[in-house]
Amino acid sequence: IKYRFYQKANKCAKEFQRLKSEHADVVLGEVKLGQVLTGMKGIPLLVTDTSKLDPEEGIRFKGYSIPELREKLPKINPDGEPIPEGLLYLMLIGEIPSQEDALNLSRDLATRAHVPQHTFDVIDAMPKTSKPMTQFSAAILSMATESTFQKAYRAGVNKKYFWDATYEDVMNLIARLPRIAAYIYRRQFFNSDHIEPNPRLDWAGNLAHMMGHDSEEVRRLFRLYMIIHADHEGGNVSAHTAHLVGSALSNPYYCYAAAMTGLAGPLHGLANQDVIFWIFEMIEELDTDTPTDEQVAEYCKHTLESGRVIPGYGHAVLRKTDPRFTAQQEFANKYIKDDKMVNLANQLYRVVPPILGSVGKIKNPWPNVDAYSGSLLYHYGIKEYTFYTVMFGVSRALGVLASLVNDRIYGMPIERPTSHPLSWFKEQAEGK
Ligand code: FCX
Repeated sequence: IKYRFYQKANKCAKEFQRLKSEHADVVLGEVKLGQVLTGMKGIPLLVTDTSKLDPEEGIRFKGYSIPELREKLPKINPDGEPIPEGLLYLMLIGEIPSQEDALNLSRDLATRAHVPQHTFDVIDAMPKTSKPMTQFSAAILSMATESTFQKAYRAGVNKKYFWDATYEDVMNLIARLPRIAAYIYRRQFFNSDHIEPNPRLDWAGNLAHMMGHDSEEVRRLFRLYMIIHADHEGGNVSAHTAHLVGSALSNPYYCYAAAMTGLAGPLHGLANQDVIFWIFEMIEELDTDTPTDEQVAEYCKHTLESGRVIPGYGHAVLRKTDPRFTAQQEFANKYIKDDKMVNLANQLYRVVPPILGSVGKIKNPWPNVDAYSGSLLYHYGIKEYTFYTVMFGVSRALGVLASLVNDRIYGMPIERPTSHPLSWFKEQAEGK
């Protein structure tokens, strides 16, 4: 797999270097002050090959939409969900893998999944009051002791081979994340009654197993979950953070720990917990778990009036219902009959968009991925919602770290945009 990656990515690396030397003066567009002051939206600044986000249609991974991936990627059971290893292969190599290729990658990950003891010690040393995402980031950082890249750099390896050591770190890190996540989960919520990994299971199935939610249906949900959260082009906070930190040639463990501290923010990955927290607040305030649409609408307005966001709704790029939301809704329609949390997620989809749309300033009133994921997990008995962002973090490694290997093989330079004091922007807008 590494050799196949090299053959494909090396061609792109040559293209990257050629464009850099031959077309450096090409103008890509203009930058408006409004874009600078609203989070740099819409400025084409990053090269990311793993996936591309269309505002109307949603995410495509190497050109494939989520429905296409669900149909074409290799599955363990023909009527189930594809295994995320197939998506990792696609993002690295650019082709839909055969069943054998996907299973080979799955086995490769299983052989790399050994977590060093000191990482468990680091987790155990933290108070149980520390948030699961704090433990997760610290655990990832603690594995930097294992970095092949760091050792290669110190040994003076030529920079044209940096990608090789990065690839090793990236695959090791991806392989270990399910074990680390499950360890945090069982420590926090099951009194450290840990469950050993089963190396015969696939990457996502093994996470379900180690968390103690081992039914075939949960494994299917986890496979879907890990696919839809895997990547969302390069500008989102977690992906951009890993890329930025990586541009200083920090090792992949540093890069991904940093990315996870960004994912832990409420406007990004933490929203998947906040949705459930907010729904429970609503249930408590309305004193019913089967509210009418009018009651839900009142509660939404109350949230907005108190200067808070409605979690799970809105997006920096998307302008339609997120296809990751739709994929989860389809899963629920297939497997779940009449569940209160799932019904509430469906009801919110009916009630929230017109309210957000009527505010005026909100560019996207539609749901994102986080509006549904918690309700599904809750239905299957994974009720510990302060853990949910860790699951997002396990998945996001697939795309973000595949991109990091690309960054290294392309020979991407250190990232260093220009900043100015506010007075400079004022001068540009209004003169002295
Ligand atoms: N509820 C209330 N207000 C919202 C809102 C929501 N769901 N979505 C956007 N707004 C507000 C913004 O806060 C902003 O207000 P301001 O002008 O007073 O600062 C205004 O509408 C314009 O924002 P907009 O340009 O539409 O959106 P942004 O790119 O600034 O922000 C996020 C995008 C996703 C951060 C925003 O929609 C939000 O806060 N949503 C709720 C949190 C959430 O679900 N995050 C997860 C997103 C995603 F899926 C992920 O990255 O994981």
